[in-house]
Amino acid sequence: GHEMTFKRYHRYLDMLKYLEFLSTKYPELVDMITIGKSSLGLPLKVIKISTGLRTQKGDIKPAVWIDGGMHAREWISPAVVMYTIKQLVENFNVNKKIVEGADWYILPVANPDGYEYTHTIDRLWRKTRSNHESDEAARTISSYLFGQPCRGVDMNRNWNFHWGETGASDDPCQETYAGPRPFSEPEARAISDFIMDRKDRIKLYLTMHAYSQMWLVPWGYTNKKSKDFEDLLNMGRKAVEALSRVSGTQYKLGHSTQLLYPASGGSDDWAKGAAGIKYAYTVELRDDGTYGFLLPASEIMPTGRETFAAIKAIAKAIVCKN
Ligand code: 0X9
Ligand code: ZN
Repeated sequence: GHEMTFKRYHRYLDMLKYLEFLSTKYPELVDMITIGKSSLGLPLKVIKISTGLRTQKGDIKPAVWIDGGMHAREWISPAVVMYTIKQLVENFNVNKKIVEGADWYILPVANPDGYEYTHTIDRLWRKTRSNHESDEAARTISSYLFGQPCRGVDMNRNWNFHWGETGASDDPCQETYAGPRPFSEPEARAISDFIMDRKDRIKLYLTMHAYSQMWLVPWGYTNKKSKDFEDLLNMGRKAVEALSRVSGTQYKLGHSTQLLYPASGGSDDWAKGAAGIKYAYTVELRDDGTYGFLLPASEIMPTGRETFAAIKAIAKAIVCKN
């Protein structure tokens, strides 16, 4: 089928089919870029939405990056990212300003191995599905005790910025295993290479997670605030205010370590600290804990609508200044 319903959660290949359909139907606007492969060989596909590299004045346009699905069980994340793609492409006229104002690079499922695993074997799986058993650094007592190697790395502890310092485990059997080394995961490595190649153009980095309804400002690895923390807070405020105007959903906005916990090796910190993207945020989507990761599919549409309003507001403020 060449349509995307938001009445249910979709399998990875169904999402890719919809993206391919968009690139066929809107060849002037949409490009598909394979940026790498997962550990188990699934393609990592970024959709590029662009009306051209330059503005009418001839300047190089800024770019926006959005990813979802880094944590396998957080199903609302890929769903909301797909909703965002649909709005930008199929509702172009309504969203003209932000689509024409920037190039959009969007990766709906950063961890497809894990995502598929939650659809088939273990609904609450969080990590990737890599196997680092043969890796010296991954051999720990508990991985022996379990009888078979513990698979997977927490992809949001694997980034090469203050890697492994805090809130991350060196035990392959733990949920927050940081990996045997930074960027041990091909998925994180592929994203970082892609972003690094475009780091001067990317002005906004958003990574969608769940749950708890928070708009998190770096740093996530330390209690210290970045020197431009207030700028990020002010932009974040535009996002959460626009979000709550849609149907009243309240998001907390604030310093990541303060609202959650310190955890290093996250993609938001890497985007800000290593790639130099000033506006980098982790968004924790619905809900507040009522259903948690098992958010009913009936909430995809309302979550998509309000989150897109937030994305639209913050993108407009950051990339459509002129
Ligand atoms: O712990 C995480 O990776 C994120 N929360 S989640 O419940 N989706 O797992 C928060 C990450 C915040 N950013 C950093 N700590 N860098
Ligand atoms: Zn997450």
